[in-house]
Amino acid sequence: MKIKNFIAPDISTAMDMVRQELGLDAVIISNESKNGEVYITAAVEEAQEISFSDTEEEELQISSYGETPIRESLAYHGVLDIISGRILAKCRKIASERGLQNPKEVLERCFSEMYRFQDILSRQNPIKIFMGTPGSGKSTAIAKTAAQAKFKGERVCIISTDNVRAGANKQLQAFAQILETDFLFCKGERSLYETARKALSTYPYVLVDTPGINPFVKAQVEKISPITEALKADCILTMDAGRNAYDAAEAAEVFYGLGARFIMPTRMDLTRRIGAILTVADCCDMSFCGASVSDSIATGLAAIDNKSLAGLVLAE
Ligand SMILES: Nc1nc2c(ncn2[C@@H]2O[C@H](COP(=O)(O)OP(=O)(O)O)[C@@H](O)[C@H]2O)c(=O)[nH]1
Ligand SMILES: [Mg+2]
Repeated sequence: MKIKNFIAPDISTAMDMVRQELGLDAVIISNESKNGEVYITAAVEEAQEISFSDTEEEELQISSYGETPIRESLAYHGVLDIISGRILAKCRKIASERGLQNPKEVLERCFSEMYRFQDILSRQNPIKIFMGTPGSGKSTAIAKTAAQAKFKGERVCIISTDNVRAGANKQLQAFAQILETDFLFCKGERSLYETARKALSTYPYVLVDTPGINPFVKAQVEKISPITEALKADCILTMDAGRNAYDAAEAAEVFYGLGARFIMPTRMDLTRRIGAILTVADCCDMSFCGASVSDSIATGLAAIDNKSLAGLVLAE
């Protein structure tokens, strides 16, 4: 309750002063005339004293499991507000339903419900098409996947459809040679379809590289659709983890339209804020399938799961 005294030459001036200072909800507690002046005492309920039982209950739950570190970390990482709101609502529900207190435990559970994680070398679909913007790390991710397969004793075949960037194939071919992996180049969907089909009879995995495109240029997007239409494949979007969440989400939507259902964050070693990838995976319903955390092929891919994501978000 806020209480205030007012002195004015007449009652109507005094009432104007009350309304101006305390608002229309003010209540007159006392009203007195002395020496030709009006003395008024008025009061108003302060906003925080207004009791909304649901809000109070929610606040209590927030404080009991310590939502603040999660809220602050999501803001630091630049997660889009709408996704942050979803994460926080889910965390609140998990904390109250399971009686959890520890923010990291709550966030880990939240991420396990919100996101899907899959091993890139799961056998669900033997053909993997890598797509993304130029320089997003497609060829590096393919070489790393091939290295990981080799480590597991599995043979892979790499097919490049990237005839745009000078030297792009040479680099990937050099990696393939080091990894003793077969490297093929295809021009046109018909040739791609036949080469991939033939390769599948020999190799458990076929990794397809595509030209990097600007998702905001229609003509470039149209270059990729014949590739994804020619093959029944898992389409993986390689995305620089350090992009801002707005651009990342807009770009990812275009790649989703091209068939991307998996996201492989790249340049994680150069990134402090992972709001973009948290936003994209939720907005575009994409599964995580490993992450690139260095430019070294030998390092391979880092596994990514609900615990590592929660750890990254809450890291000091
Ligand atoms: N530091 C770092 N560099 C990376 C990573 N992934 C790719 N790169 C580098 O980024 C550049 C572009 O990668 P590249 O695979 O050629 O991209 P593409 O155009 O999408 O095929 C190369 O210099 C890579 O060595 C990563 O996870 N960390
Ligand atoms: Mg490339």
